[in-house]
Amino acid sequence: MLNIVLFGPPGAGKGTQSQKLIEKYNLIHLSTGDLLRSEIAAGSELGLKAKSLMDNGILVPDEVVIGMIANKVKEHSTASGFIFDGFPRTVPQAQSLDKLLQENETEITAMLALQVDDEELTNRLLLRGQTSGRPDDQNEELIRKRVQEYNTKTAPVADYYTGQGKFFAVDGIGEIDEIFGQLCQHIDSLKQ
Ligand code: B4P
Repeated sequence: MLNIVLFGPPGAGKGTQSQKLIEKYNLIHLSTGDLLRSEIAAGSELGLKAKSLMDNGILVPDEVVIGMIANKVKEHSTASGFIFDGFPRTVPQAQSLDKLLQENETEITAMLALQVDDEELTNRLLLRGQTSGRPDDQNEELIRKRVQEYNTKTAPVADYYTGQGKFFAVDGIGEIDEIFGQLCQHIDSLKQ
């Protein structure tokens, strides 16, 4: 199985690149952001709780996202692999994911981390906010809050995978297809 964690700050291009990677490598895309937005759209109890946190740029509690991912991994137990997009976002989430994959007799192959500076992230998210209708893309202060959450809670996840020898950095600035090419090069070298 090929199990990739696509990592990076908000607006780094995780969702964008995931769409291309799942097509090329026939993987299942698991985006916790998308799963949470579906819960909000469905008006579920979970969605109602998540909405107030997400609209304020704050991470949703670990147990909520871990539960969602566990259900999805079980649902796709015969898949040839997964792209985890926006998950894990904390070290406890990474530990739970390891345990979950172990139970399914598999493991994370690699973390590919998109590197993008704060100014570029802010510009991308404000631009997307003009058309996406996403409340968390609407103003600079909120975007700053999300980047701050990333720096304090999410960035340590990179050290977690570095410790396992699975961390690979990729330049996330440039043409989308060029970045995709670099991600593919890494994946192809891992598959050999
Ligand atoms: P996410 O949905 O994961 O949102 P995101 O970090 O903004 O990344 P996204 O994938 O959407 O953006 P992308 O970089 O592709 O999370 C939203 C919220 O949900 C979080 O703040 C949190 O509250 C909650 N949440 C989600 N997962 C959680 C978890 N595990 N634990 C706790 N809480 C969780 O793209 C951004 C923009 O850049 C796009 O407009 C795109 O077109 C553009 N772009 C992409 N690549 C580009 C390039 N190379 N050049 C120029 N523009 C580019």
